[in-house]
Amino acid sequence: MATNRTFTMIKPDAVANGHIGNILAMITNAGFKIVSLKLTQLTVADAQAFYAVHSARPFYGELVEFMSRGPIVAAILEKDNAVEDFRNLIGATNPADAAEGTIRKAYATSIGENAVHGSDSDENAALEGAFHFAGREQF
Ligand code: FUP
Repeated sequence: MATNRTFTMIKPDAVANGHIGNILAMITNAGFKIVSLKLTQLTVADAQAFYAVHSARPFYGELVEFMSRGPIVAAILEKDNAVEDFRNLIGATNPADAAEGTIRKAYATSIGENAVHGSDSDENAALEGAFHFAGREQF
């Protein structure tokens, strides 16, 4: 069933490279409403917990190091069919495969440092949003 909310992070590479404003513009221009928004930083423990599903993968250590190395922007977004539409807006995990017009095509530099996160299911969107935002921070 489609939901109307998804969760995103603008990752440390894109924040450090000055792309927050342009990425938020792409998101709002694509019809997403910002429900929650903050500049924050994951601790190593936060990144380990957030990406626990990948803990057995060879890239897990690098992923945790990368995601905790600097500030990120966390946001909850609202739109009809939000999860699927946002995955289409961000593009493939590997920017070499990302379609023209996607956020990763524009701003990702590698499969590991790929500028943005987008939830992959309604269930994860709810869990990931709650990981970062209290109920009173969701508008
Ligand atoms: P995505 O849902 O597109 O963000 O991709 P995944 O959930 O498969 O992977 C989560 C993150 O793990 C990616 F954003 C980057 C990292 N990753 C790698 O570093 N190498 C890989 O081969 C796959 C993923």
